[in-house]
Amino acid sequence: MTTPALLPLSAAGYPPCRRTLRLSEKFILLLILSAFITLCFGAFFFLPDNSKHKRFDLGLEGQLQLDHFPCILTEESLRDKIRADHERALQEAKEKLRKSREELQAEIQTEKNKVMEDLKKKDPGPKPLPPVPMPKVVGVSDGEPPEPDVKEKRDKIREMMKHAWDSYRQYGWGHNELKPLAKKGHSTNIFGNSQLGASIVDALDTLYIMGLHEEFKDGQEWIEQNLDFGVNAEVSVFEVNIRFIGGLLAAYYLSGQEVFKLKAVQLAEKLLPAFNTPTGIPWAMVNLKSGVGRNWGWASAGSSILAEFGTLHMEFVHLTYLTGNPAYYQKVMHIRKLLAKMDRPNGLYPNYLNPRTGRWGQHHTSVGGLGDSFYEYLLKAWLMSDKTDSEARKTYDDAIEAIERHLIRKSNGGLTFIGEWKNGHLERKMGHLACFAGGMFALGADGSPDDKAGHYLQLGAEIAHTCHESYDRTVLKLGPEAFKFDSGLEAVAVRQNEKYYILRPEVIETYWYMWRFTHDPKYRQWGWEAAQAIDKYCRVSGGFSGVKDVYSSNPTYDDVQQSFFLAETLKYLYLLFSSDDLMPLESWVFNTEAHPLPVLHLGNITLPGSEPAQR
Ligand code: DMJ
Repeated sequence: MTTPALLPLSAAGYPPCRRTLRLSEKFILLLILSAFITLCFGAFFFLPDNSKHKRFDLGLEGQLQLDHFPCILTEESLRDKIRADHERALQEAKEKLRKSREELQAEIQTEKNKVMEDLKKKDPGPKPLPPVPMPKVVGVSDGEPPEPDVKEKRDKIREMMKHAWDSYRQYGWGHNELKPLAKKGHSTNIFGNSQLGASIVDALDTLYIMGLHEEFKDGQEWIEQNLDFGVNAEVSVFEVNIRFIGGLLAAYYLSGQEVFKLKAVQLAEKLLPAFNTPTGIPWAMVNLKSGVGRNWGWASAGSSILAEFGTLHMEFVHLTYLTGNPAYYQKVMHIRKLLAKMDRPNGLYPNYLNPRTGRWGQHHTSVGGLGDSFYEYLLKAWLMSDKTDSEARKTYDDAIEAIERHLIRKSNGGLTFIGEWKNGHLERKMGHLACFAGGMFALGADGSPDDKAGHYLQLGAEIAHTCHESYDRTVLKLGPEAFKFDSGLEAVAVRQNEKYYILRPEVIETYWYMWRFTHDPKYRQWGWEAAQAIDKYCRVSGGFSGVKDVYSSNPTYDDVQQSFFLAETLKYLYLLFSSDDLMPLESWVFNTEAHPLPVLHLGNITLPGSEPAQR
């Protein structure tokens, strides 16, 4: 069998018009064809997008879609299209330039509003929280004293609050604090580089209690429209908790306005990443946006601070109560349990604890800065639980017993003071911050073991007296930051950098508690002396400022109106000149920033994540 078409043909026998190809020719043709196809594929898949879509980039997309026949576009029609587009853009630009700045701004604003509206429609915002029974809210208004002279003093305090608030409203609105001399906003590292309106949040409940309702509404509006915690700022967990969460929760309980509760919960969520440490002891600072935490560079051996991680309990228990989310309660109970397991040198709690290793840092103990509110919150956890949290009460009693043994002494001049314990040595120096302890001892007297109520009330009175002396021995009648009981010194500051007064509340706080428990008129008298001195030496046209030297008759200002002046100092003064039915202590517990939270009758409630309370 032959296959002539496939056989090689001799030249002689080559037909003039051959209809078939030779095998080698076919092979070459096939090769060319496959090379061409590969090229086409390569071009389509591997060339950059812009070259593939060049025609669309030229603005022909609409045209192509219209015509569905890209290949019939001539070069001329393409040029016409480009020219027309350019002319249109030029025309639009000219029209824009003809418009006034205001018109343009109005247009931009309308556009912005539209975008915001669209966003809102897409995101209906946070879901409302589950309803919980509102604790009984008693004695939140009025409290007008029957005596006209006391009422006059109270009115003066309200006027001081107005001046502080109005100045901040005018010169620092939305900033964290105010510079009353420079008349502009101010902030410190505790708030990171944020503008969270700390003074507004801190002041709200004071405004409410004083009956300054217009101002309160103004603050509420700002919070509704501006307070946003999604900011890239590294804040102090402790400060944000006591000022913002405490302030928002108190404003919620007093006014019943949901927005405060929602904001408090939103912020608390942002603080939770701070607890992601090997031990569960939180970092001192957390970035609100990234959730990354770290500790203060100055703290001993990378430690967290006792007064910071130990001052979360009140607010976190309320957060669990209000949201039904056990996480908050569990975080603070974990801290309590961890501390309970640790050895305490001489029964004392050191101020520093490393959150990585779970070991104490330097063995320093203080009832002033770095330690103070840890002890306060043990007592207040018990009070806030309607005295059912006996574990907290016992921990408080043991801690105070050790403090009395090692830190509290009488000076040669007979003044009782609380010193600072440093590696087994007692420094005979007391800070202004430690003056709050007079009020704490009085508040904890009832319920103390071995019927020592009288003893603790007396101790409170002695501390109040010592702190009053620290004021009375200055030129301005305002207390220094720290004062000594050494080498013949009695309640006076020695170092220049301890002579300042920054509008702190602790001494007045103690006067108020002592007044409530004893009704001894000297506490109102001392409170009035302090109020007059503040009005005389700290008041300026743009608000109130701290002073750098309370021993100088010609003091210089530090030019800061601290947010705690509105939250605490003025609130305690106002309460001191009000009757006791305003914010009764049986129903309210004040957090360490003077934000009142209601007693939770935990005997009748089980918090999610907890065992039923035992009496
Ligand atoms: C306040 O922020 C709080 O009272 C805190 O506990 C320590 N002290 C400042 C005001 O002095």
